[in-house]
Amino acid sequence: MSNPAVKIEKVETILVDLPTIRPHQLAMTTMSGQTLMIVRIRTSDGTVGIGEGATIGGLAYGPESPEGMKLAIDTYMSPILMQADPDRIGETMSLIGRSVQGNNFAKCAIETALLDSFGRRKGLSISDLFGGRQHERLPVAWTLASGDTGRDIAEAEEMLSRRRHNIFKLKIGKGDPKANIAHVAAIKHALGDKASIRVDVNQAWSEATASACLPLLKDAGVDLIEQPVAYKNLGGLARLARETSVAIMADESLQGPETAFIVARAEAADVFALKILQSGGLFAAAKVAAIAEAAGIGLYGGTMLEAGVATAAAAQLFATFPRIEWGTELFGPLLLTEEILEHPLDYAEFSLGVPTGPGLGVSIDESQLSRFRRDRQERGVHVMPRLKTGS
Ligand code: MUC
Ligand code: MG
Repeated sequence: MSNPAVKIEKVETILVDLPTIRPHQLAMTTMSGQTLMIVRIRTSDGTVGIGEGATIGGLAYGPESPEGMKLAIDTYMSPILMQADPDRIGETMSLIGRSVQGNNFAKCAIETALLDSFGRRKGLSISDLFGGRQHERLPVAWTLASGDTGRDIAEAEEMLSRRRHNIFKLKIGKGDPKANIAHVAAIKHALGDKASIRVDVNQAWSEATASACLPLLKDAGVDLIEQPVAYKNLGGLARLARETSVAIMADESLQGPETAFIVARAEAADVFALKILQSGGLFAAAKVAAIAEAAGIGLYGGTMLEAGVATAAAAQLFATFPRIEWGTELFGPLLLTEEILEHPLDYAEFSLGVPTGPGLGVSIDESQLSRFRRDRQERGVHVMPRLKTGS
């Protein structure tokens, strides 16, 4: 290993519990709050790089949780980082990869903090480190998931009139599929051509149910159908993609470059939901995007409902792609009642402005972090009851 000019002095992980603006109902859970795992890496030159990991409903979405990320970083990644050269991000992530299998979300949070730190040191944005941005703004979808059709329509109308979103993703897959279809059809009927309507089933349907529902979703006017069946059922996903003329998008099936290659080879998707956390970091996500491009698969910028830090990281990367034809859903911070950035991200004209400035181009509001960090009780502050998630 090199003898680094700058050394890592401290790796800190903090759990932050924030309420959502309304219940967010998905096939597998209903969220009333979001937990962020914030990581800060301090180097000997005084730079602090930040990263973030978040999941959906704790362990309801997949095998990683914010608490698990904290443990993986504190126990297994931090000792490696303390010996690493922070200017050699690729080498550092390879060293971590040799000792830590899986844990893509935790790895992404660490890699983000290293990229932020390096960018700040060099005076370059993360987009610059990935070849420079090709877009200053990215289209942003909103997810309608209040659990109530009328409330979803009112929410969409408000977003349209404020020119904040005109792409809507509907979370379905909970309860009776026929009721799901009626819900989607009612929303599309109310909004008409003013909006693009997409659905995310979050793996909830069997292949037979999906096969019966896909033509009905097409008739209802849906533009994109995300992960209708289980992530491992690539044969089923491929058959459904062949059966329907509506674009099929893989999300949970994509767990980094190796799985992206398998999904592409199986012809199981027309579109990839590209997520930096699920891919295992920004470099891995860039590889997933390259596989999509090589295979003629469309790109969509996905989210794990992260707050401002990881949303900025994803935007920095997505802005470097020549084409992101299905837009993005980088709306995570807008689902939370509280802002954790010093300066909120810029959402306007149906799009997100990619932050400028070195590194991520964002910084944390320290008073908000102190207010919402989970360990504040130990720090002598009154603690609110833990936010619940569940069905
Ligand atoms: C997912 O499965 O895509 C993205 C938007 C949303 O509401 O949930 C996420 C997760
Ligand atoms: Mg999804």
